Amino acid sequence: MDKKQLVMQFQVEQEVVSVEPYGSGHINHTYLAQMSEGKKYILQGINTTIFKDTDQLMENILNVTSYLRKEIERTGGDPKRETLTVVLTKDGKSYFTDEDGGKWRVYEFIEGAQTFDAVESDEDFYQSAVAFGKFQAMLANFPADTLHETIPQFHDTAKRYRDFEKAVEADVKGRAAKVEKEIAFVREHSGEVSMLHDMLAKGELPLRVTHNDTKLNNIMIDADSHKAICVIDLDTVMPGLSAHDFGDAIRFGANTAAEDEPDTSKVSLSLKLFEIYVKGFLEGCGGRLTENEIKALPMGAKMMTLECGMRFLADYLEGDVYFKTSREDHNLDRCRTQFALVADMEKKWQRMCELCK
Ligand code: ADP
Ligand code: GN1
Ligand code: MG
Repeated sequence: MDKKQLVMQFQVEQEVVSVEPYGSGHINHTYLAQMSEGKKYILQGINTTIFKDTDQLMENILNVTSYLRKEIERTGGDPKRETLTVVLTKDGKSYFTDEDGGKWRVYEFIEGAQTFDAVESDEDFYQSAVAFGKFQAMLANFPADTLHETIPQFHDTAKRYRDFEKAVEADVKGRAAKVEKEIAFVREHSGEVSMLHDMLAKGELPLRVTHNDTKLNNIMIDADSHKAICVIDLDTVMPGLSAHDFGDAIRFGANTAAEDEPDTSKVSLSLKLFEIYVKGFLEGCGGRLTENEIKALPMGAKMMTLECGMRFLADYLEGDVYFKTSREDHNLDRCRTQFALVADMEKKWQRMCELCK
C-alpha cells in the first residue's frame, strides 16, 4: 500500500500531501507526513523482526504514554509536547496491518523541537540528562509488572556476550578472520560483562522502569527554550538499571566522534560532557538514586559501550541483519568506535569515578 494511503488509515486531520523518510533511527522505518493545511505526523513502519509482538509493544507504549500524560498534567506541563501521542486507526486500533503483514503506527508530530545526532551545545546535553533522569523519576511508581518485555534480556550484557560468541562460532559470512583484533578485545573484557546484573541479583542495585535507549536522538529539544521537552522512542521502556540509561547516553553523547566515525583516532570520552551529564541526570532523578546506583554509573557507561560494540560486531558477522546500514562495513566502523571509547574510558576511569562521587 502506498504511504499516503497508509496515513489515511489513521484518525488524522487534513489530507495527506507528502510522505518522506525521516530521522536517523537504526531500527524502525520512520516517515514524515505533511498534511494539506500544514499539520504533520510521524508514520512508522514497526520493525517486526526485532519487535515480534506488536500488540504487546503498542500496549506498553499506550500504557506508558497515558501514565506520563497524567503525570505531566498533574505537574502543569503540556502533555501534547512532552510525551508521544499515538494516533489510532480509523477503527480504533493502535497500529495498522497492511496487506503484506507490515505493521504501521502514527504519532502526532512534536512541533518546534528537534533531535540531534551529536552534541552541539553543553547546555542541550545537560538538558537531555535532566530529561532522561526525570523520565525515570516520573515512572518510579509505574506498575512495572504490567510492562511486557519487548526484547527479552535487552541489556543483559552477559547474554549479549554469549550471543556474540555464537555469531563468531557460526561466522556465516566468513568475516571473522578480518576482525580478530576486535574479537580479542571483546574476549579480554568477558570477565566484566555480568558485573551489573550480579549486583542486581544480590540486591545491591534496584530494578527500575527505564528507557533503555537513551541516545541523544531519542529526545526532542525545544527550538526556543533549548529545554529537552520530550523523551521519544519508547519501544524498549522496560524494567532495567539506572546505570544503563545513564551509560547509553554517555556512550553516544559524550563520545567526541560520531558512532560510525571511520577514523577511530577521533574517538574519546569527553570528561567535560561526562561531568555535565552526571549533574543533569542526578538532578533529573531528583535524589532517587541509591549510593550504589551512583557508584555504578561509570560501569554503566563502560558496559553500554562494550555491549553496543559487541552488538554491532555480532551484526557485522551475521551479515548486517539487525541495524540499518548505509555503506559497506558500517557496523564494523560502529563497533570500532565503541571499542575505542571503552579503551579511552579505561584510561580515564579514576576521574570518571571521582566525578560520580
Ligand atoms: P528508531 O527506533 O528507528 O530510532 P525513533 O522512534 O527514534 O525510531 O524515530 C526516529 C526519528 O524520528 C527520531 O530520532 C526523531 O528525529 C523523529 N521522531 C520520532 N517521533 C517523532 C515525533 N513524535 N515528533 C517529531 N519527530 C519524531
Ligand atoms: C538502536 O532505535 P535506535 O536507533 O534509537 C538500538 C539501540 C542501540 C542503538 C545504537 C531497539 O537504537 O539499542 O544502542 O541503535 N535499539 C534497539 O545506535 O535495538
Ligand atoms: Mg530512535
